Amino acid sequence: MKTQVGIIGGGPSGLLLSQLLHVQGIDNVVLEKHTRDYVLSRIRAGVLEHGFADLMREARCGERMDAEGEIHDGFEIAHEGRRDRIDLKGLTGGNSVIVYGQTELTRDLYDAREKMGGLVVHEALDVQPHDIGTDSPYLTYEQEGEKKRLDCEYIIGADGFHGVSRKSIPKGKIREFERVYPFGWLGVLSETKPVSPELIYARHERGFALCSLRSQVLSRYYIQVPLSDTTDQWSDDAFWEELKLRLPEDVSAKLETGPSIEKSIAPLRSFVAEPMRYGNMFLAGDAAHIVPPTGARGLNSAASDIYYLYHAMRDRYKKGDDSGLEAYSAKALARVWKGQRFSWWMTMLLHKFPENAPFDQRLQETDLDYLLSSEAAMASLAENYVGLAF
Ligand code: RFL
Ligand code: PHB
Repeated sequence: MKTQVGIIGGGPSGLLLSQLLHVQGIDNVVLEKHTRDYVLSRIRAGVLEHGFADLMREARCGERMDAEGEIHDGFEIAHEGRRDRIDLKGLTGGNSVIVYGQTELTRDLYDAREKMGGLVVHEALDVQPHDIGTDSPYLTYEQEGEKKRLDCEYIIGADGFHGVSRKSIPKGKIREFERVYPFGWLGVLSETKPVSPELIYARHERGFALCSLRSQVLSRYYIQVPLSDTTDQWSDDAFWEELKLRLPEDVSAKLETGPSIEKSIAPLRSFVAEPMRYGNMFLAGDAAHIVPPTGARGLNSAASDIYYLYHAMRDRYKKGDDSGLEAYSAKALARVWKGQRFSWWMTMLLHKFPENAPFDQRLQETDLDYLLSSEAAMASLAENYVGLAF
């Protein structure tokens, strides 16, 4: 089989790029290791930047997101038993975010790919990129026990943090930057009414907590837990009890609890691989970078890669202009690092660090005190949270 662009990974990055290229008449094939149901069972992001939403619309996938997604003009930071609001809209001159689950967005992208007759190969096993340093790279994989080959002009590595793409770049051609945090987030999804119409990020001496939502009947909550914890150790009752302890009393008092329909622990990590290109292979999304989820940047950073890559591919195929592809890595990384800085800062501000000396503790308190007393500091937070310009 032959195509112009071979995409490894059918997560949001790979599917969005596939859909955008297809709309432009650029032939592509997506190879996804798992089944569609498996990909859709992973509960992850919930907060989208407007730039991302615009890209979904450009990909002709924005209808349900616009109908069912919730516009959020602000969120709250809870601390010392009280709450302060970050007025995203007021502080950014009219910007906001959209709360729409990654699961729903991925479902919309799968549906759009299917409707347009796009080729997404599920359960593509042992995907291997070959000759990526040349102008005629190709992919091999196994489908239903049969070995297959896909010849491409370009390969996109959109196969997440644990994928094969980044690992297939020769050692010494890529540099990795990493920070691993000494805790994870235990997340619970429950069919209960969200405790607050807006997200609440809570800093507490017992550890961080977050109240988020997917809709008015579906809540998503997180608590910071030690890395050694497992979901078996956390019954639903234990989770709700701990969450209540970390929220201001008036919030805990109205928290609606119920059985969890999903429960998982995600370790927190910051990671960037540079450059995001080797030969004719380009990395995008979690395959090239990971952030701790505190700033809601991960999926949005992935979308920003896709924005640059899509425009670069369009120039390459429509105008024969390679300059966008040449500039891709540098442009994408400049924005990626800003997302890294912001996510690291939000994480440092709101979590309990087991190893913190009293001095660090005071600095953290002062950072929050300064933030909430300074319009300029809040404006900077808001500008980053709604997403910097592409
Ligand atoms: P994905 O979603 O990991 O998709 C990669 C796909 O590639 C497939 N794959 C392979 N396919 C073929 N061959 C191989 N060898 C392969 N290896 C892997 C995988 O099966 C998968 O389908 O990466 P992508 O597309 O780059 O998307 C990135 C986002 O998923 C991620 O950044 C966000 O979920 C991060 N994130 C958040 N981001 C936000 O912008 N806002 C949020 O509110 C937010 N909340 C979160 C989050 C991530 C979380 N976790 C679990 C890490 C909350 C959490 C708890
Ligand atoms: C979520 O709803 O899953 C979510 C929201 C905001 C974050 C992280 C995760 O910062």
